[in-house]
Amino acid sequence: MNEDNLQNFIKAIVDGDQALAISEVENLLSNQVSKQTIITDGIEPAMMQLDNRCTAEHYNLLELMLAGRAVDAVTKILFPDGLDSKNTKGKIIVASLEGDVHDLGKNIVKKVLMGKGYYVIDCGKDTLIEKLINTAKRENVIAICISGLITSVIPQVQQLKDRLKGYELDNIHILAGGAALKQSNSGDLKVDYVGDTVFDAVHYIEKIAEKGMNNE
Ligand code: B12
Repeated sequence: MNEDNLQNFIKAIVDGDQALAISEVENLLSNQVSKQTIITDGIEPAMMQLDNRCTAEHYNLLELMLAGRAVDAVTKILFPDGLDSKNTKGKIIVASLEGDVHDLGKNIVKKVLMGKGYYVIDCGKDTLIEKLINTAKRENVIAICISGLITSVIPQVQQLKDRLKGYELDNIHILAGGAALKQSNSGDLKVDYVGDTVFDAVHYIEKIAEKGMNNE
């Protein structure tokens, strides 16, 4: 892998230069750099460089929005639309919870799982927990992936398993990830699994889906 190319890609995202980010990602793909590397060693560290742009002292909404737009465009190149029709390996909900408008990570989780053959129901960002429960009641989902970027969502995450239990849906696996949740453990969050990156989510879900198929 060409480390310079990756650094150019990171810089294009940090600068919010969408056109350059697209040409850099195309360059990485043509150099056989994997999508996993592009996400974990490219997109994630790029956005981490903007970490302090969300703080009161250094707040810069424009920079964040431009970088977010570049990430969205890159995600579309990595995972083009149209992968979503016949995904049959199991249904999965993805969402960010009420009060959390961050959705770049959630969208990547959605696309990667779709690419792996799962049918993903995107409940969106800033989502009421009731919407997740109603969707879980209606659809035969095997897992719910919560992407949590701000710590204020933690109490909602902690009640999800019990709320599902009220409808005898506690067999649904709850996965948590994103900056605010990956620092906790599954016991504290009362979920089944906490993952660092989207690929941890994929490994966990592949295991439970396989188990489910063996039990059929
Ligand atoms: C970009 C950004 C924004 C953008 C979001 C744009 C968008 N469409 O998402 C905007 C400008 C809207 C924004 C707003 C705010 N933000 Co902000 N934001 C960020 C920033 C810089 C990057 C987040 C990001 O997109 N990363 C890139 C993606 C790809 O990474 P990711 O989400 O982590 O996802 C990856 C993995 O975590 C994993 N993953 C994600 N979900 C899941 C789920 C599962 C189950 C698994 C296993 C894995 C997994 O897979 C992904 C790919 O590998 C973070 C900094 C940080 N440290 O995260 C702050 C940050 C999250 N924001 C923060 C804050 C404070 C805010 C604001 C309150 C600022 C303000 N004063 O208004 C508002 C909150 C608005 C709200 N109510 O939600 C804080 C949160 C602090 C806290 N502890 O609660 C952070 C941590 C910055 C900081 N250090 O202060 N923000």
